[in-house]
Parts: sequence; structure tokens; C-alpha cells
Amino acid sequence: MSCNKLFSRYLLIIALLTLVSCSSQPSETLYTKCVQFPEGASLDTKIDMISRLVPTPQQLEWQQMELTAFLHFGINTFTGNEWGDGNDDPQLFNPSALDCEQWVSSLCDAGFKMVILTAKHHDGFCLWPTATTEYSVKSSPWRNGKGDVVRELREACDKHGMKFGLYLSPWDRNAECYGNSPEYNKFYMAQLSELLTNYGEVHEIWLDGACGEGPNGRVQEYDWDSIFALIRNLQPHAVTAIMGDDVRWVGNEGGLGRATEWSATLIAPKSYTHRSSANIELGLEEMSEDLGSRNLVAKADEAYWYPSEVDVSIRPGWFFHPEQNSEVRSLANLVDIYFRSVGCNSTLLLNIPPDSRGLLHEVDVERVKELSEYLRATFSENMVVNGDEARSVAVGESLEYDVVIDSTVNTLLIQEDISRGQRVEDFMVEIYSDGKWRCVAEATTIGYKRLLRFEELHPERLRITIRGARGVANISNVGLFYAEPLEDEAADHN
Ligand code: FUL
Repeated sequence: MSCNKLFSRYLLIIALLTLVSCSSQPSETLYTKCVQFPEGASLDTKIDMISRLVPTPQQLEWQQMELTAFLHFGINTFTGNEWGDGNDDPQLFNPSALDCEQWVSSLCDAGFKMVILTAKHHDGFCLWPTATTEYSVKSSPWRNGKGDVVRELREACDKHGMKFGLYLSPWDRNAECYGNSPEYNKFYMAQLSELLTNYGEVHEIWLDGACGEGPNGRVQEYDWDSIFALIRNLQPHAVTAIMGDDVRWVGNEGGLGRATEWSATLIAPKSYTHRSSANIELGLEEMSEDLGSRNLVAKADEAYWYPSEVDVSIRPGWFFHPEQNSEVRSLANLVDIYFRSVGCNSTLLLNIPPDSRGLLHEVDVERVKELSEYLRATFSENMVVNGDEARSVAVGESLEYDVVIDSTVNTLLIQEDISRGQRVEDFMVEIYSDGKWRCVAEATTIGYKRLLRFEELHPERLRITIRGARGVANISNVGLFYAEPLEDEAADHN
């Protein structure tokens, strides 16, 4: 969808927002999801505009979820493959004890707010009884061919108040029509229609970027505009990820967010094919280190609210392989990943693959439980007095807070009110103790959430100085916490 179309769609909302804003407060024009800079605009004008680029309501809700579980499950679970070639016998799909409630209740207890299931991976095998192909659960012995994993998961999610998302691989190594572009687009959209019509509310649709050739080397050209139009029509509250234009792939599968992470970014979603040349001119790829600096703003003519998601597996593989049971990530490693994802203005999409029984493995369940207990223990008591009062602060100004007497801390949490844009570029953290101020941390972006770790301290006061920002920064929350140091005993998969 073009920026122009998006722009006009949100114009009305912006106009309404402007109307209802309190008369004693100057109203700010906000740009939702996309902003086009006027031709010849100065850097100052562009910076001012990008500072008022904000998420859609569904992007904001998605960001606030913080933790999502990825469930890679399918024919590969029974063959030992990571990428099936589309020729594996559907008879192999036969989980002996599939129980989606076990998945969802364990993940719910561990603090996950949403699950995303691989309804179809690159092999083309469908976990629901689709009318589009025979290559599905319907041709398997599981529940005598009458089963539907997507439905069972949906029901478990409803029971436990878990949000529900789906991965439908665009690349399909089984579909004969793959590579015959118009025909496969029709086929893919028919699959999407089934999933988005028959299974209640879908909150995230994961459109993977991996893509190979079809039979005889044919290259599939996806009709992204029609695919997005269909999704918006059937599931208007869903966010679309990766090839989608609401959620951006962080650029690696190792759990490593960027220290400087802009949700207000210059990189256009890959599926905006009309913007490919702009990405090339700016030298932007999902892996690029810099996606939002002033330097890029100066050269760009369009910007997007396109926040990042860190996808990483709890095991070396995305699918379950029993020989990897001893290689499940350690608690310390998962905590690091949490700090490098949620703590770096991203969300964490942690893959916990069900095994061939159709259950989450005991080791994985135990590990995510440990993670949630650790996070609960760490973040339950904020030592900053009135840290959750919203405060606005200009460049060069500081925010000062009292700290609870006799507290021991080693972690700072800070959040911007991103419903008014992402603005902070550079800030410094100081603590007051023994009669003097001392700098304990410095960083660049904040965004939805930033976590910083430092040595154990006993502060009496806390001071945050905004050294660089795009206009006035809106800080919504500040906290100091104590995170128990952990030693990593397991292999590092990074
Ligand atoms: C990649 C896929 O090729 C992997 O198999 C996995 O699904 C991962 C999340 O995305 O692009």
C-alpha cells in the first residue's frame, strides 16, 4: 500500500484528534505509521515531522505485549528437518498426545501474551484441513484425518485469554502452482481467507521472508497489495510482520536487538516494491546497523513507524529435535536476550517448539517458567519514587527523582510515551550518593522501553539528563530495580 493511501486514511483520525484536544494545550499534528517529507524540506522540518510519527493503535497494542511465543510445529517435527522439501509423506504427521492447552497454559503462566503458530511452513504442509490442497492434517493418521491444530490452539487461547497469531509461509515447496505468480497468489490468498475467516480474531500475521524458486526455476512474484488488502479487510486489528508493514524483522535470529533502535525509521517494508529503489539509495537493509539517524533523515523523503521484533529460538533449531534437549538456552542467556530485545525497544518472539508427542518439552517449559519468575522478581518493586508520573523534558534538561531509602539497584528502566512519537537520541543516567552525583550509564534511543544494567548501587536520588532529542521528550515511566546476577553455564547460541 502506498504512503499516500495510508496518509489519507489516517487524515480523518488526525483531524478528529486535533479537534478533541484540550483547548488550553497546543495541539500537535501526529502522523500515523507513515510520513512524507515535503520536497526540499530542511533537516529541521524533517526532524520535527518524524518526531510526530506515531504507531497505529494495533502497533501500539502489539508493542505493549512485549513477549510472544513462537510455535514451530509441522511435518518437520516428524522428519528431523528444518526446511522440508514439500515431498514428505503426510502419514508421518502423527503426534501421540497433542494438547494445545498444555502449550497455552504453560506459556500463559510464563507471562507470554500471544502465541504464533506455523500454520504452514515452507514445506507447504497445512496444520488445518484446508480446501486448497491435500497436503495437510486431513491426509494424516492424526485424529483419523479429522484433526485441526489451528482450531485446537484457537480454543486453548480463548480459554486462557491468550492472543493468537499465525505464520503462513509465502514460500511453498509443495504447491505445484508456486512460481506461476497469478495462480499461486490466488492459492495463497485462499489459504489466508480460510485462516482469517474461520478462527476468530488473529492479532499477528507472520509473512516470512525466506523465498526460493518454484519448479523449473520459476520466480514467484507476490501480489502484496492484494494480500494486505485482504488481511485488512478480514482482520482489521491484526499486525502484519516481516514481509508485512507493521512489524519489522530485527535482522538476525540470535536474539540481538540494536543498542540504537528507532521505531520511527527510514527503511521501507520490503513488500513496498515501489520503495525498493529508495531503500537501495539509502543503503538500507533489515540488517543495517543504522535505520533512523539524522544523517539518514536528511537524505530520505519518507519515514515509517516500523518497530522491530526479535525472533529467536530457545533451541538451536526452529523445529523440535530430540537431540537438542541438552542445548536449550540457559536462564542467563534468555535474560540477556530479554535485555537485548524488550530492553532495546523491540518485542521478543521466543520460539518454543512442540515435540513429536505434540507437547512442549519439560525442559523448555521449566526454562520459560524460570525466566518469568526471574522477570517477576526483578521488576516487581520499583525503587524510584513517583517514577510512573508522565513528564516532558527538553534537550539539556534533567528529570530528578527520590529513590526509596536503603535500596540496592543495578538496573534502570525508562520508557517514552510512544503514542506521541519516539524522540530521545541521547541520555545520561546519574545517581546521587555519599554527597555527590556520578554518571552510571549513557545510551542513545529509548522508545517504548529501554533497560540498562550497571554495577550494584545504593542511590539516594536519580537524575536523567536528555542530551539529544527530536523536540520535547515525553517520558512515561522511570524505574530502578535489582536483577540478581546470573552465571551462564550453557552453550551460547549467539
Ligand atoms: C525463517 C525460516 O526460514 C525459518 O525456518 C524460521 O521459520 C524463521 C522464523 O524464519 O525465515
